Amino acid sequence: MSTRPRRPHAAARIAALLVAVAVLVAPASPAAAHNTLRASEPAAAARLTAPPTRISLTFLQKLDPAFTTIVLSDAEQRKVPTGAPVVADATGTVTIDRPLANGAYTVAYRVVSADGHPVQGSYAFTVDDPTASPAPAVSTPGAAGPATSSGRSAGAGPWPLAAGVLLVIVVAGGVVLLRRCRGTA
Ligand SMILES: [Cu+2]
Repeated sequence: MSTRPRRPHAAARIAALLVAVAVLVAPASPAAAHNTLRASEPAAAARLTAPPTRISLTFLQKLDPAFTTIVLSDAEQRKVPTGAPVVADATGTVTIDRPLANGAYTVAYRVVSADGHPVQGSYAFTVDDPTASPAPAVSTPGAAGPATSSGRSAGAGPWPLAAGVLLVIVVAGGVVLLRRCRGTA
């Protein structure tokens, strides 16, 4: 005859296990439920000695081509002409129509998570080609309106905070369960 653990203890063990898993997983991926930019080319804050011909963003989760936006802007927040995003699995790529002049650029993106929630963010890089001639006055009549304000917020947003709050609640719940178990046994 085996002595079966009393039910409250089994429940408490499961709760403790869940807490342990939450503690182990949470710091590594604070927003695991949402899509996150994993890598980019050019890299964030890169200083390039040759203008890039494309921008390639790799995310944590598979992208939906219908909901993938990648916008390149120059230092004056003017939109730089690019091709439409080409999506392959978790990577979205746009080609840059013409060579970029030296200067600062911003890549803004908006994609969706596996749960359908949108995720947006941006990062900057600089083109500093020592062989480049002085930047030509590029202007696209009509097409170059003022850049939209979308994608200027940080990529993370309030989610790390929400994940932290959730973690605290889960841990507190586990502790309460364990206490209750010891109290009633
Ligand atoms: Cu979500």
